[in-house]
Parts: sequence; structure tokens; C-alpha cells
Amino acid sequence: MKEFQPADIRNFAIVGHASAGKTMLSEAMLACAGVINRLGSIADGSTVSDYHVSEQQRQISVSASLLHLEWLGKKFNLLDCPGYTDFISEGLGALRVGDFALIVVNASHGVGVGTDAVWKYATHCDIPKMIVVNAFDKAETDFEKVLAQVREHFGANVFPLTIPVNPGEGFNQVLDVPRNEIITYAGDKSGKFTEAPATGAWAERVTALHKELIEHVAESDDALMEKFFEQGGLSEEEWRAGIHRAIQNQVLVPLFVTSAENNIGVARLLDIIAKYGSSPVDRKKVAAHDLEGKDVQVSLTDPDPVCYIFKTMSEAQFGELSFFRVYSGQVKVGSELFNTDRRTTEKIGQIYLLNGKLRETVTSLNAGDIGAVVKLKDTHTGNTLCSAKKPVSLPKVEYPKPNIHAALKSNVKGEEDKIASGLAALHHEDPTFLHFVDGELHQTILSAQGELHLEVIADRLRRRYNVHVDLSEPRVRYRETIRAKGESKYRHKKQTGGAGQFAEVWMRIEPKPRDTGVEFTQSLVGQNVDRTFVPSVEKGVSKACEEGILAGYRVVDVKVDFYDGKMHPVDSKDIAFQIAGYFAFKESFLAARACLLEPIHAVEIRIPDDCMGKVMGDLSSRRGRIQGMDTDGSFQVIKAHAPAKELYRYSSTLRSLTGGRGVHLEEFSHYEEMPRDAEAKIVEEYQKHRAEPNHA
Ligand SMILES: Nc1nc2c(ncn2[C@@H]2O[C@H](COP(=O)(O)OP(=O)(O)OP(=O)(O)O)[C@@H](O)[C@H]2O)c(=O)[nH]1
Ligand SMILES: [Mg+2]
Repeated sequence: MKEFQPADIRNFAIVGHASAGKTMLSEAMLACAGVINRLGSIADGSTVSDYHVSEQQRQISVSASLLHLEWLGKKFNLLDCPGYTDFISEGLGALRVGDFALIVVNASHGVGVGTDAVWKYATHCDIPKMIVVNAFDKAETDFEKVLAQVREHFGANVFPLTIPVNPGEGFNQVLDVPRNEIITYAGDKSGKFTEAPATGAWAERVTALHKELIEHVAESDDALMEKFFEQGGLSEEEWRAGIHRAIQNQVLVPLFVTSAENNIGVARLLDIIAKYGSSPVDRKKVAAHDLEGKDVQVSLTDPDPVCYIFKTMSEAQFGELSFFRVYSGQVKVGSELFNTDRRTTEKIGQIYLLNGKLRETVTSLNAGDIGAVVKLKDTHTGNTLCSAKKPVSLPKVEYPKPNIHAALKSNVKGEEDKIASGLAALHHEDPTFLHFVDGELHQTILSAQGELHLEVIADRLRRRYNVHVDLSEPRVRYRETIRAKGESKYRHKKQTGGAGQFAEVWMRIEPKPRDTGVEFTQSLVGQNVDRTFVPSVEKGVSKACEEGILAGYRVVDVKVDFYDGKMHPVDSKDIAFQIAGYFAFKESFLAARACLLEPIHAVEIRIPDDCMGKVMGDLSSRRGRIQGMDTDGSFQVIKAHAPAKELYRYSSTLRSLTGGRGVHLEEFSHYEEMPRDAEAKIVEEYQKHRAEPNHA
């Protein structure tokens, strides 16, 4: 492939709500440019972009794919991103390295929650947007309605550069506003087209739209505005020169119509991107930090190389691929770059240009370009690679916190190490999920962005690391405590065979305030018990507290006093007092109105106004207690306390209650006594489990 200078590169993220047609649009673009001979399909799992098994099985995108093509002498780097918010990290990384966002809206479904979200993220990344309304081949699509809805969400600057002439079945004609023409696309999905001047009503419409377009363009620049008023319009040359800037400062948000499935409307979209779309030159300088954390700028024209790793992915037969964008300088095969975040040096091996899983090698990449390298030693998503002479670090993408949890269980013994190293490797690829081993409950907890995300992680573990894992509801960390005083005089005596054992422990226990733990004291008087046995008793008590008594959970908030006992001159020894202490505590505990405590989480829920009733009703059925409420525009923010047990997969519930518009955060707050019936159930399950012959 030939070399491209920054002004000839078009980097963009194709984003939008789930199933808008982003992957098909990417496929159609590749077909237009001749990268592929015919369009693949989602149903057959034959698109270039969705080539992973997890994508083909589910018929959705799970991972952002890097694709590239050449159009009108420009190199396009497309990043086809998943629409499901479960895989938001992919879109965030792509928007970060894109020079603009191509937001796809499904003509039948209109603007969805995912559309609003990506608009917001693109704005946050400070990149311009273009909009594609796709699938006008579907019956009952209404262009005016979608346009009005898009404008309602994203403002009056949204302006159609193309309009469907014959939407519905057989859709193949598009009114082209910049050209004043009707474009007819070929029926063979090749993307080829013929042009004819607009006539009749279409001619009138396009003339009016054309005028409006020129006004938009004129608005983007004071000098153009002046000319516009002086001349009563702009010359072709003038408005064409101004359109790029109008898109840059978003005085014009261009909207296009397509049928990706039939490759209609795509070729002219490519034309406009090639001629007027953002290039790396539009963001010549980006903010960064030096090694001391001071603000610096990386300039496109600096000779020293600076790259940002926006994605890493492990591929069969290949090892780990690191996807990067060059922000300055040139990256060459064989060169050494410094990883500022890890403080290590990496040697650049093979550099690849990708089209999904198809790869071609190049020897270097210029500033502004996007590619991938393999087998870096210690470089992960979010790292900066640069010249060791001038180390800088580009700001990392901020990912949302995971808020759905599951326990990961292996059905085969001895796989723990493989699972742990697999999870660590997957986490480097996808920082939006977390994992940790809960030593207390002996389970591995996976926290992710949604149920689908959890499943995809488990799938990847199974496939790549050949382990047999299942997801289940995580066990909850209950606690055990008492509500009254209790006591015991426990005698431990063993005289069968060998040396005997004797110890008697007299103990009193009483409740302590919440979150104060277990306190062990002794108030022995006289010589009934040798003081050397106090630590033995304490050890026995600690063991009982750790094991739990009612249901196998740790004991908390109890004051224990060892106040008297008995011993035997020969048979009393450390182990005897440990055992006596252990059982004395258990006895007193059961005599002290023992109960379970459950963890309560503080949740913050953000939902649209119209979902209040449903969400509040659901919260109260989960034993939630409202702590406060706030308004944020058309959203309500509810703060509440709810038992952890009741919040299992709450993010999925919230999504379905709010049509995907609600989000929540949760974190541990405190422990509380739990309702008797719920407690009885847990105790019963524990007893049943203990009674099983093989229980460990
Ligand atoms: N009729 C029609 N169907 C389309 C069109 N574009 C895509 N589809 C279908 O819509 C479904 C979703 O298309 P995708 O291209 O996978 O959509 P996406 O936006 O990439 O979806 P995610 O990446 O999973 O969010 C598939 O069944 C496509 O065949 C179109 O222009 N017309
Ligand atoms: Mg897709």
C-alpha cells in the first residue's frame, strides 16, 4: 500500500445504537472500494468486520474492527464498533482515535438510547459527527419523521445532504443536495450509480435545500457570511471550500440516507467523507503529560513518534495484537519505542493494516495513521508508546465502572491457575471488566458492563484457555452476630488412649455496636486457670468466629470474656483449651439470640422522569429504602439503600424497566440485621449442605 500523508487520511468510528446497520454499512463501504467483491451478510456470519465466533453466533458486534480502504486517493480507517452498551469500551477507544464519528441510526427504529450515548461520547472527545440514517429499503420508513427526531435530539444544525427518493422496497434513488441531482444506484449491490439532474418537484426541493445548505456553510465563517450577504449567495467554489469548516465546527451536521444491505447511498457518502471529512490535520495538537505529569502538547508535525494503544486483542495463531494511532512522527518496523506508562522499551515487530482478520504488512506508518503490531512484551490498552528521547503520556480513555456481577465456577478440578491467568490476560484486553478471588467465600467474582458482556468473557475463557467455567449468582457475604448476652461453661475431656486432654472454659458474651468486630478479653481471678492458656482460648474463639456458627459466615460485633474455668495438672494443654474455647464460644453464641447480618449497598439510580413509577415500585419489592432524590434535566437521580442479595443483575432489570435509558452505580454501605424469613432460608440451606455426605 502506498504511503499516506495526514491530510489524506480519514479516521472514523462507526457508532450508534445496537443493530442500526453499522457493520453492514462498513461492509458496503468495503464493497464500493473494491476491497471485497460481494457483500457478506450478518445472517451468514460472512461480513469482514464481525468475524469472531462470539459475533457470528449472536449476530451482533462484540469487538471494534479496524477496516481500511482507499477512496478518491484518500485512505479511510474505519472502526466498526458494537452498539450494545455492554461493549462500550470498544466504542470509547475508537472515538478516542477517530477524527470524526459516523453515527448510524436505523430508519425504522429512530434515535435510540445508544444513539444519544455515542453522541455524548463523541462530544466529550471533541470530534465532529456525521449521521447516517440506514435501512430505507424497509417498508414504512418515514424520512421526515426521522429527520425531525434526529433534530430534536441533536439540534437544528443536522442537515440532510441526501434524501431518499423512493424509500421502501426497491429503494435505489437518492436526491443529492450538493450536486442538485438524483442518483440512481445499481441493483447488484456494487454501489455503482448513475446521475441525472433533479426535475419537477424534486428540482424545486433541491434548489431550496441547496440554498439552506449554503446558509449553513456561510454561518461557519464570518468572511463567507459577508460574501453571502454581498453576493446574495456563495459560488460553488466558495461553499465547497467552506463545507469542511462547517462540519468541523458543527454548524453543519451532515445527514445521509442509505440502505447498507443493498449498498445504496454509500458511494456518495464516501465521496463527501473523502472531500470534506475530518483528517488528522484538523486536530494537529493533542494534550499529553510528560514524565513529571506536566501538561505538554503532541504535534502532528513533531518528528518524534508518539502512539496511543486504543485496543489490544488476542488472536489465535497470532498472539496479542496492539492497535494504535500515530499522533506524531513515524513508526517503523524494527524501531524501539518507550512505553511511558509501563516504563519499558518495546521493539516494533511486524506492522499490520487490517481488514477484520485479513492482514497486510507494511514497513512503517505515518503520523495520523492507524494500524496494529503484534507481540509487544508489556503494553496494554491505554498505554502510550513514544520516543525515549521525549517521553509523553496521552490521557487514557475513562471507562464506566462495571456494575453487574457473577461468580465464575469451574466444573473441573485443578483449572484455577489457568482461569486466573486467562482472566488477567483478558482484563488487559478489556479493562471494562474486573475480577477478583473472594477468599472468604471461595469464589471468583466477575464484574462487567452487562449480562452479554459476562457471557462473552466466559465464552472467551472457555475457547481460548480451554477451561470449563460456568456463571452463577455470587454468594453474598453475610455476617453472624448476637442480639443478647449468652454464656457457657464448657468442659472438654478426652481420656481414651494416649495422653488425656482436659480443659474447662467459662465464658460470657454480649453484643457490641455495629462494625466494631470481635473483642476478646479475660477477667480471670484466682488460680483456676493458668494464664498461659488465655491465648489458646482466644485461638479457639477466633476459629469459631471465622467458621461461623449459624450458617458458615464470619462472626462480628461480639464482646467475649473468658472469666473462669478449670484445669488438670497433667492433661491441660494448649490444644485442650483451644477446643474448649471453640465450643464454649459456640454454645454461648447460640444462647445469645444469634442472627445474620446482610450487606446493604448504596445505589444511585439515574432514570428518565417517565420511568419513576416503575423503578420505585421495583425498588420497594427489592426491600430498597429511598435516601434522597434529585432532578437532573429530564432525569431523576434516586439514592437508595438495598440489600446486596436483591441487587443481583439489577443493571439488566433497570435496562428493561427504562428501555435502556437507566443506569446505576452501587457500592457496599453497611451491614444490617435481615428479615427472619430470609435468614431462616439461608440457615436451612447451610444445614442441608452440611448434612450432605461429601461436604467439605
Ligand atoms: N433491510 C435492511 N436491513 C439491514 C440494513 N442494514 C443492516 N440490516 C440488518 O440489520 C441487522 C443488524 O445489522 P448490523 O449491520 O449487524 O447492525 P450493527 O449496527 O452493526 O449492529 P451491532 O454492531 O450489533 O450493534 C442485520 O440483520 C442486518 O442484515 C439495511 O440497510 N436494510
Ligand atoms: Mg455491528
